[in-house]
Amino acid sequence: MKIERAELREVPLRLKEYFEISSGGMQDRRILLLTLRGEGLEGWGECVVGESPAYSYETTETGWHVLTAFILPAIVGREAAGPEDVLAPVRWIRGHRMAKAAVEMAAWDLAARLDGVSLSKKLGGTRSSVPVGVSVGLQKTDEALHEKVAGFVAQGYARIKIKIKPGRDVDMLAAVRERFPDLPMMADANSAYTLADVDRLKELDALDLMMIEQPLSYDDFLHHARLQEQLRTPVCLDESIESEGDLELALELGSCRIVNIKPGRVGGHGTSRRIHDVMRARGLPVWCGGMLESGVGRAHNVALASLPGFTLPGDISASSRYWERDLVKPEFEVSEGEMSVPTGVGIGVQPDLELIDSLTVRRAQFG
Ligand code: OSB
Ligand code: MG
Repeated sequence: MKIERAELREVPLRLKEYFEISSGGMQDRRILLLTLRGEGLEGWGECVVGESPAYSYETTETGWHVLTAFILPAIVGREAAGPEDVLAPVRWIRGHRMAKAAVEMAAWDLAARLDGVSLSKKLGGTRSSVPVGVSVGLQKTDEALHEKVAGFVAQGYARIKIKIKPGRDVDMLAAVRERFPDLPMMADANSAYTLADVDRLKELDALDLMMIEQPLSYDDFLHHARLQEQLRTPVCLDESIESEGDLELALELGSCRIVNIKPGRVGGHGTSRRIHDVMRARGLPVWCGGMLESGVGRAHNVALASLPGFTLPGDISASSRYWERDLVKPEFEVSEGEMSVPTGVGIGVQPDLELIDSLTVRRAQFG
């Protein structure tokens, strides 16, 4: 496949509601959309960088900079053997996986379109719908949290993930468990704890959580292993797993029993699939995380989550959970805890060009 042209745009999009995690909050997203043109067709990707360097060191500005100054000029005009080979000229760039992933994923969409198949099929997906959950941000009061959870339960989500931080953890979750005794429920700490909090974290074992996600620092594989040893609740790693090497280390040490795969975090669909394969071979579950994406990124996540090892519900919620109006048609919907995997070619949903054009505040073109 030859990449003849690339276009990066910034599209501001306001979340319906403020979303707070242990490291801070967000409401006004700056969505970066990438299109790659080749052989008369166009592939779409989304660079899932956050607005601030909290979840990752990458931000909207570093994503824009690394893509426009280094990656896009190097990959345009070149013949590539396939989606992963598109990044061959920029292997020398250290890190910046979200920036690289945007290109790799747009190239997968393009490759699927060139083959005339859905992205799900191109990636090796085996499911026509995927189980989905929802991630609930930190709320000011327990009452507000219970109301949110009840609303999402009514919408049929297959599991509820609740953000926690020191001081808003065991008691808060125990109250939710009391009100919803059978609810498939988990917690995500986004690195808010240290191993010194082990006694507090052990109290979570009584709450029958599916898992606790990323309790400790992103770079603390050893202490995650020490913690997992003492917890009955499975530890799931998110921020820690940026590569296959990270997964190997985590499995060797026993740092987790579950992995949240976000294709942006690990550099694209290729590495996501390999992480999926390693986990599956060991009989360990994975699920697809989210980064508050627009419908473009969501379409990629749904396609990835249709692979057979994604056995747990993902953070792939309905478009209406995030946006007044999504950037794709049709919007993503949830019914009875499942989301349909689009069957059309490529990502299988149409980016709403008129809407995207009207919202775009910054644009860079190559080729
Ligand atoms: O840790 O999974 C996370 C959102 C932004 C940054 C990090 C995380 C999240 C979420 C929301 O939990 C997932 C989603 O619904 O897109
Ligand atoms: Mg997480």
